[in-house]
Amino acid sequence: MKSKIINTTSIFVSLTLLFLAACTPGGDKNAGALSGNLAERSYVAPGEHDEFYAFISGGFSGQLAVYGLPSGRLFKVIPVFSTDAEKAYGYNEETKAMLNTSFGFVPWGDSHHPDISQTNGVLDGRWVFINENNTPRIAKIDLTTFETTEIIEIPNSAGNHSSSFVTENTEYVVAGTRFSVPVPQRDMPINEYKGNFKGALSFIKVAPEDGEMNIEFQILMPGFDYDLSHPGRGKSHGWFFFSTYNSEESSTLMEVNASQNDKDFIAAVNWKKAEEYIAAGKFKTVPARYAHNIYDEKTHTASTTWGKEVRVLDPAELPGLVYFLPTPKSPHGCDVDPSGEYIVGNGKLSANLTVHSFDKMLSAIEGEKFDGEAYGIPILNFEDVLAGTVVQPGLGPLHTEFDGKGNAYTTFFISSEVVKWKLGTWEVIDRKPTYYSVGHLMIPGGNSRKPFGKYVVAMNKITKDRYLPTGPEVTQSAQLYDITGEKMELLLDFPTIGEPHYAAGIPADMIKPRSRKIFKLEENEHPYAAKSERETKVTRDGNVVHVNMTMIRSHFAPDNIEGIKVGDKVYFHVTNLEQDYDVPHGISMIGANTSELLIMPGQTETFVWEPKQVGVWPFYCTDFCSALHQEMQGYVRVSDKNSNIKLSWSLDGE
Ligand code: RUQ
Ligand code: CUA
Repeated sequence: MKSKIINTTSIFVSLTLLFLAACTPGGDKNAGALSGNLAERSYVAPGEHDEFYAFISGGFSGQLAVYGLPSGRLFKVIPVFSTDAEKAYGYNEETKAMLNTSFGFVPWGDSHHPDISQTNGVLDGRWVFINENNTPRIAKIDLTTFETTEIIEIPNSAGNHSSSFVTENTEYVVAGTRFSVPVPQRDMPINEYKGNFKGALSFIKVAPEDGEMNIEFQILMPGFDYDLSHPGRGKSHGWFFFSTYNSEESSTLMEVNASQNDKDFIAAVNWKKAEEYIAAGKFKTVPARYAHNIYDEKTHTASTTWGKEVRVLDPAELPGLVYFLPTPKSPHGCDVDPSGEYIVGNGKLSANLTVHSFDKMLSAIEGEKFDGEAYGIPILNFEDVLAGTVVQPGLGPLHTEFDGKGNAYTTFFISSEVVKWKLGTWEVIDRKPTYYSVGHLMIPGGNSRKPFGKYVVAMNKITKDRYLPTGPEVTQSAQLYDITGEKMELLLDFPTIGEPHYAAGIPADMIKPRSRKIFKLEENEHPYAAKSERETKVTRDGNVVHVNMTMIRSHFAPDNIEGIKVGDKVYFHVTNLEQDYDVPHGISMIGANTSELLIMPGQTETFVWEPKQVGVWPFYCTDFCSALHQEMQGYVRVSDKNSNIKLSWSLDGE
C-alpha cells in the first residue's frame, strides 16, 4: 500500500517536473545574453525601417496584421473579413458589399493562411491572399494599397481551412474544405455521413494582369476532412498536396472516432490533368450560388456579382487526377520543400515525421503499384513513396517551413518547440523551446522556391506568463528566432492580434517602392465625388438627401447645411481633396448609427445619417490632420418633418 502511494507520488512529481520544464520560461536563464548582442539583432533604431514585412493572420479577428521584422512592430491591421470601425470597412456604403455572401451580409470571419503571389516560384509581392474558415471565402489584398480588393465565396465548402495557397505562377489560389458536407446541400440524417458526404477542393484561377479570381473547377473528393495543403513547385509544379484526417468518415466524438486509422492520407492532385479534363469537357456543371465581391479603385466602391454554377470533376471517373499517399496518424501540416521533391506530412498523433518523395510517387504511379483504392482513388504503397522519416523529433508536430539551405523547421505543439532537421539525412540538428504550444511558423518566402532564410517566426497558441497580465484574456504571441547559424537563437517576443495561424513574410524592398501614396483626384470616378469646392452641393429626392462634400486642411465644404428634416436619410459623400502623402481626414456626425469615415487623399467615401431630433448638430474631422484640426467642424440644422425651411448649404456664407 505504502509503496503504491510512493509510486503514484513520484509519477506525479515527475509529471509536474516535466510540465514545469515545458512551461518555465527557460529563456530567462539566458536573459543576460539576450540583453547584449542578441537584443541588437532585433533592434531597429528610431526612424529606420525593418528589413521584412510580415503578414500575420488575425485568426478569429478575421483580419490580417502587418508587422515589421525583426522589430515585431505592428504597422497596420488590414480589415478583411470583419467590419472595422477604425477604417469604416463594412460601415461605409462603399465597402459593405465586400462582406456579402449567399448567407447575407456577414460581418465577421476567421482568417487563417495568408500567402503572397508568386512568379516562377518566387514571391512577387503583388497580392496577398487569405482564407476565411467559417463562411468559406478567399480574399485578395492589393499590396500597393494594403486594402482588401476582392473576396470570393467558395460554394460546396465548409470550414475553408486547406487554403489559400498559390501555385508557383499564381495560376491558382486553392481552397479545400475542412468539413465534408452533402453536395449539393440537402436535408438528410447526419448518421448517413459515410459514403454520402463530399469534400470539395476548389481551384480558383487568378487573372495574370489584375488578379481577378474565378472558380475554375472543383474536385469532389471522398468525405474526409481536408486540413492543410501546399502546391508542388519546380519538378512537382502541376501538382497540389492536401493532408486529410477523419478518413474514418465519422461525424461524432471525432477526437476518438477520427483517430482510429493508423494512417490517413495526403491527397496528391494533378491539376494540370484536371485542366485537360476540363478542356475535354469531362466535367459536370452543378448549380451553386456564391458572392463575388470586387472593390473598384477608380470608383472607390465595391460591388457584388453572383455566381450561379461551378464545374465539378469526379476523381473516381477520371484516371490520373488524384492519388492517395498513406500518412500516419491524422496529419495536419502538409508542406513541400523548395525543390519540390519532399512532401512533409505532420501526423499530429505520430511519433515520427513522414516525408514523401515526389520522384518515388511518380515511379509508383507509372508502375501502377497500388495498395487498393478509396472511393475509386488509387492508394499508393506507403513504403513506395516514403523518402524518409525524422525519428521521434518531438510531440505533436504541426507545420514545417524551409530555409532554402537544405534545412526544415517543424513546430511541435505538445512539446512546445521548433525543431530544425536536415532534408535528406533526416537528422535533428537543433531544437528551441517556444512559449508556449506553437502552431504555425513562418520563414519569409518559406512557402516558395526561394526562401529568405534569415528569421523564423513562431506563432504560439498559449501565452501564459510572457507579458503583463490583462485580465483573463492574454495577448496572443509570436516569437522571432535568428536562423542564420547552425543553432536557432530566440531574439524577440511580440504580441499579435487575434490568434495568429499562418503568416507570410517578404523582403520590404519588394513592396516598399510600389506602395501607394495617394489616389489621384482626376482618376476618381465615384459617382458622388466633388473634385473641387465648386462641385459641392446638397440635393433632395423625397426624403433622401445627398451631400456632395469635400475636405481639405482645415475645413469641410459646405460646413453649414440647413433644410434637413427629421425622418430624412442623409448620405454624406465626402471627398478628400488633399494630394499629399499621409493626409487623411475623417468625418462623423453626432448620433450616426455607423462608424466615422477615414478618407485617404483623392478618395470618396459615404456614410448615412438619419436625423432623429430637431436641432443644430455638429460634425467634425476625426483625424488630427493639421494645426487647425480642431477648427475642422461644421453644423447641420435639422427641422421638423413638416417645416418649410429651404435646403441650403454654404461655406463662409457663400
Ligand atoms: S491551423 S496551428 Cu493552419 Cu488554422 Cu495549424
Ligand atoms: Cu481634417 Cu482633422
